[in-house]
Amino acid sequence: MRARATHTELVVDGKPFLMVAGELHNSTSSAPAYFREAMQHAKSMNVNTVIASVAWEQFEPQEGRFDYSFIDFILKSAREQQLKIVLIWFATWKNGESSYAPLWVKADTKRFFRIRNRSGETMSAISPFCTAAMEADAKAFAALMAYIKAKDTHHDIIMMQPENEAGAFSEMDYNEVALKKYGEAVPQQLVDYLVANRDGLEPELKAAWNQNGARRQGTWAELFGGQHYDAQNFFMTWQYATFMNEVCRRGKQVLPLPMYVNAWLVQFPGELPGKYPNGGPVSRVLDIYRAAAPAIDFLAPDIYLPNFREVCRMYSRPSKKNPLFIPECERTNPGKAYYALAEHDALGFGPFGIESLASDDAYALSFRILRDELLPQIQAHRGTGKMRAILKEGNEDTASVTIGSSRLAIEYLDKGKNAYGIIIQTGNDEFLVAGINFRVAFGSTTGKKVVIGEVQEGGFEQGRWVVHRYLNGDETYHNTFLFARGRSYSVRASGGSRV
Ligand code: N0T
Repeated sequence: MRARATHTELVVDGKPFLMVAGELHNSTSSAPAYFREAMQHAKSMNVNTVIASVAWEQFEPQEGRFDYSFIDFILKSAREQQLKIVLIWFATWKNGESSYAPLWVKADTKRFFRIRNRSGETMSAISPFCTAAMEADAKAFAALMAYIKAKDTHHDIIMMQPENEAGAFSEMDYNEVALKKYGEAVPQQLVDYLVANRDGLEPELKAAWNQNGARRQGTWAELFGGQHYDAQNFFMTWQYATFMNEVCRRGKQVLPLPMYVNAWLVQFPGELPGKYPNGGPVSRVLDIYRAAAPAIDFLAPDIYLPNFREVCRMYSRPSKKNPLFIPECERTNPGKAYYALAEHDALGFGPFGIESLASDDAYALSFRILRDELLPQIQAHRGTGKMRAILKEGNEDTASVTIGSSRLAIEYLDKGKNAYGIIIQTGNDEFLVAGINFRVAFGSTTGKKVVIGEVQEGGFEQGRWVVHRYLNGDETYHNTFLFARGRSYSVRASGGSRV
């Protein structure tokens, strides 16, 4: 990871790398032939990166005996298809549960104890307070990283996601050890972070702390207690973050690849922790992860909710060095990839279940243009303020975009369809527009009249702009509008100041 003034980059073999990605279904990496076919299909979807998983239960079927064949066939297919891999470690937690822990772990409920709910009953998931689980998980993960280090000579595995959507389906773990810790002082490490970052804390954490007098000493309940299980949520988060940090730390000691953890998001405002996995990396606890887990590079959202743009804003946090990466997304709109990459300097975007999307649908088409034509443009304009994205999210008919002193009025064309694209100011009076289902009229923030001078319809071949047609007349309403219809357009919006 490389931090720049305005954003963070993922650097692969010395070059910044943007991921047009897709995540595979959960069971796809469980056997070589099935995986190989899925990778072929992923390739036909025009991604450059596949997010694949390794299951702890398959990797370490007996304690201390590792089956490395999974890494072998993942690397083999990655080479064959020339695809990069983000590797998920389905281990102690998968969607809050522990279904991917090996049987020898599952069977030993004493050594690997479970979360207890309010009535004292054991739940199915392993407790984040179980240090034996943390030890076993971290040990296996380090073995995985050692094998990757030895075998991945082409650096095809570029990033790791330890665990998946961690968190407890209870407001609290009522195990004895958890209750004891809950009554102890909040760790100094967190207090120091709160004090040092007082003004920039996430709103809910800040409110809970301030309501209790911004104390610098005391138990979790004394510092954050009040309502909505805030104290319990921050406490549980501290524990999950500590556990996953240790897994990352031990892995990085062997091979320091970037590592992130992903979130099952709060599903609606006010939803209580425990309904969503409590302690997972939801945005309200970004600070707690930052304070507890220096080995976790960033937090990432799995987005199945309609408020895509809002979630992007919550996770794209340059001031906290949290770049946006969307490892999972519902699959209704490939424009979300354009939006995340161009508007939020995202590291990448992946729809969930890339191998079950049809290779003749909108994803394949727009991912091809994005990967082969637009990524270099997007890369070149990150942090310049000259790049914006268009994304119709709901029933809105119009949008307005300002770049420098240019004001662009966007109107969506077919209201029932996806509309998305990017607009980059490439010169004084010159714009690159790529997208679909909208039209643009050019104007200025100073009120000066702007007219379209020339429109080239074209594309990038080997990085060079190639003109397919010159558009005017009916095709631009006599240079009133640029119509984005799924290709790229270079527009001269002539002489704002001269007209
Ligand atoms: C995702 C995926 C996969 C009450 C679901 C989404 C993936 C996991 N979980 O297909 O299982 O491995 O990360 C959780 C969405 C929560 C919605 C809750 C509604």
